[in-house]
Amino acid sequence: MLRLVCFLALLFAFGISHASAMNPPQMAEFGDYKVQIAEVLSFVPSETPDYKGPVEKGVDTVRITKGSEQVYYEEGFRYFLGDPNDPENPLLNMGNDITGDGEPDLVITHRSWGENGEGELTFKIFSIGPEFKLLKQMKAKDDGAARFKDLDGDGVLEFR
Ligand SMILES: [Ca+2]
Ligand SMILES: [Ca+2]
Repeated sequence: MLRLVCFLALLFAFGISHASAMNPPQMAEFGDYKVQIAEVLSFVPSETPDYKGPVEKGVDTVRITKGSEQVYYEEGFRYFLGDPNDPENPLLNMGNDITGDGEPDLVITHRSWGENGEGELTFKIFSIGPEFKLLKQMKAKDDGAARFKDLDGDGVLEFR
């Protein structure tokens, strides 16, 4: 009986934090490529000295597959397809060639905290043509000022 109560309590706790902290899963596809961003929750040993039980820990995961093969995996705090501060920017949709090299691209942004405790974004640009490649990573303050824009109208995005 005690075991059942513990199990139900655990389920209840899991359900509550699940509902409040869950980052909605994001998914996009282009050609053979598929990107999935999801939050994964697990129970890990507590690092608090006066509490020995398990604590729930959540991480966001990024998984990119090409056909049936996984070509990229990463864990972090929060990930977004495109730019979380510019979610309506259609130029950042998966498959647009934002670098102008003729190959489709994918932009994924990691939101985290830098060493000074300030919000930080890391923009990752992947090339998703015949060859899969992480082309570039750019860090910026998470203050909404950094943007991808086509400043000179040539169809290639600039970053400022
Ligand atoms: Ca490109
Ligand atoms: Ca341009």
